[in-house]
Amino acid sequence: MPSLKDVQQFFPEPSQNIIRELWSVVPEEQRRNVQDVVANLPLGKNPTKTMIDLALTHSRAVLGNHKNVAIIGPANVGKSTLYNQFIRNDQDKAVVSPIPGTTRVNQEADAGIFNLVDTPGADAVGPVGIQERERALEAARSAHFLIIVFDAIQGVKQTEQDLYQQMLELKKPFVVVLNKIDLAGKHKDAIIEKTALNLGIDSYQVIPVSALKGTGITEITMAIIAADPAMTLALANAMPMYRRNIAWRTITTSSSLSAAIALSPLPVIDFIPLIANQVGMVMTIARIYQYKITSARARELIGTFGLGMLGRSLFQQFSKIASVPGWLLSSAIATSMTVVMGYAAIEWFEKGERISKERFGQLSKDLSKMMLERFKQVFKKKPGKRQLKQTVIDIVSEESLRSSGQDTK
Ligand SMILES: Nc1nc2c(ncn2[C@@H]2O[C@H](COP(=O)(O)OP(=O)(O)OP(=O)(O)O)[C@@H](O)[C@H]2O)c(=O)[nH]1
Ligand SMILES: [Mg+2]
Repeated sequence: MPSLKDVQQFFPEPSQNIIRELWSVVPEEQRRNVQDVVANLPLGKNPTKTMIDLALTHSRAVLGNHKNVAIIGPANVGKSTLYNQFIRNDQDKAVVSPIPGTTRVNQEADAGIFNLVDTPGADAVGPVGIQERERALEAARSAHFLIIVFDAIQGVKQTEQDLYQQMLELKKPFVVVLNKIDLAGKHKDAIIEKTALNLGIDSYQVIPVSALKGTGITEITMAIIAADPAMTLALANAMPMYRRNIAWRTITTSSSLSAAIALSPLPVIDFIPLIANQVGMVMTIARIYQYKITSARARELIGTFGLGMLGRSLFQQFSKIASVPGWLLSSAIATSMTVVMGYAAIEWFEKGERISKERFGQLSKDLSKMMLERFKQVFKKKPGKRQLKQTVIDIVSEESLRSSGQDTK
């Protein structure tokens, strides 16, 4: 059975040290949970990237840790205004003004969810400017996560592109925010597209925001979670009203992982890594709702739905009626069962309601059917894991918004 050490060896040396350090401060009872999840990873057989993702997603979520998030961008784009949106304590609020160069030194405050750092413009020139720029870069270097802000009206030109490149070189998780979108009017979509083009990213990766009006703040929060699952718990605790959304994010990531696991060339679905993934997911969801459960308890909960049997039976039923490749069927079923398992976990931890085995089976069947149709439309040939994961994330996100009954907007 693999141990945490076996997982560690797949990371570059500096990360191994971080994992060792993190591990040394984890309380004994929590260690067992993580070890249990890790022990179910089939690393011996096939140490794929998927397995590493799985370990990272869930063990970091279980461990949790506090993050420094830095807001970086050119002068006057609205960094301090955005910062103030996250800060609850009035005394910590940053000074805002229409004059570029208002913020001269880094300012840091607890945003409840993370430590947030506001920085001076990182594009400043002249003797004072260089100092300010250096301060901003220093904050970026010591941050765990970057919110890179540009101005919808100023646009992204050479200076902004250079700054963006510099940020990329830091190799940190980040989001790109396009602020002052309220001023864009009917040109909004075109401006977003142009920004994405100039930065060499897709337009869905640009988050339109009005820091002034407070729109798009949820999207930033959600993007931070999507980019870094370790944030999940901290966020859920800080913002109870978003728990359901956050739980759905976890389900989305986990189900895309399930899809990728099921893509492996096996005659039938290999349930062991799937169950390991689901155990991790259920534990994460439990913690989002502030329950602490052991992996044994999570497995028990999953066990009550008889997923192994259900998966095999769905596989047989569908292969009779639809002539589709095995990988497509496996992935559709694995994704669906993971989504339904996540849904069942939310119902349980949020409302204390247990869904019946029959309903679980029916939901899995309906969802598998839908997934199958969508997969058939999208994939004319077998996709790579990355592409499959992205497709699943897209489909499940649509579904989760509908079923969670609340829009993130
Ligand atoms: N219309 C509009 N104005 C905004 C928005 N965000 C900020 N502003 C305005 O833009 C100006 C600059 O805002 P700041 O938050 O001080 O910008 P900054 O990036 O911190 O600027 P420096 O500290 O000088 O680098 C102020 O006049 C804000 O009111 C927004 O979303 N929409
Ligand atoms: Mg400022």
